[in-house]
Amino acid sequence: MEVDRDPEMIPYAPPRRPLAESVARARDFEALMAERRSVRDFSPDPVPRALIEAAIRTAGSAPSGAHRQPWRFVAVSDPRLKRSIREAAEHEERVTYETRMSDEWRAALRPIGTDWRKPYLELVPWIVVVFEERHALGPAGQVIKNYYVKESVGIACGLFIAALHNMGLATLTHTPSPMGFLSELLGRPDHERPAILFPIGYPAADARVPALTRKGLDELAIFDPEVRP
Ligand code: IYR
Repeated sequence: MEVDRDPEMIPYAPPRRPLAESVARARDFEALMAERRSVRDFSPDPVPRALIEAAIRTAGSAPSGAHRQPWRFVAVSDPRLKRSIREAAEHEERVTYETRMSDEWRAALRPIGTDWRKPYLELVPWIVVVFEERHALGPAGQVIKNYYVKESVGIACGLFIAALHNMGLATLTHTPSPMGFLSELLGRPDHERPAILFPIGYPAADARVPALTRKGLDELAIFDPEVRP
């Protein structure tokens, strides 16, 4: 029988920042994040494991449905494993680009300049693959439901990207499709599904990125829409 108990509550009292400080922090953080770009030209320079650990801990601070934290981060630095990931990803991507993609999709990617080749998967010091836990497993192997798994993992990945950028590291949200090979290569169980693969490193000194623009506030936001009551 379930017994209803009050949840344990603890105080939460972060100091209220003076308005000028909020404005300055908003401006600084906006400027920092505006400099972020998805990078495909990486430097092979090593990145200390402690930085990857810090980014994963930051990602783990994300809110999640019923606080189930339905994510696992698998970090790979072993060159042989990175090579296997590259080979399997390129195999799937080649089939995708050559036969699975619609003409409309191929056209949408033209400004980004991508193709099936993913040399950076072997070159980067780290690959982190984020898995979503479709459900959890209890001590006796019973299925424990998770909630809003995709939303939760998406938010965690956003924080992960921001944490890496804040350290001066570059990454890319890579979603080779289908991604099943990652479960096998990384030895993850059936109740976990690969969500996003992040190659991580410093950008190459001569890195180039597509010339893209971002939506401005007038396109991003609607404040107080005029709607009939
Ligand atoms: N997964 C492929 C294709 C691709 C798809 C989208 I949507 C992109 O924004 C970029 C690439 C690849 O990584 O090349």
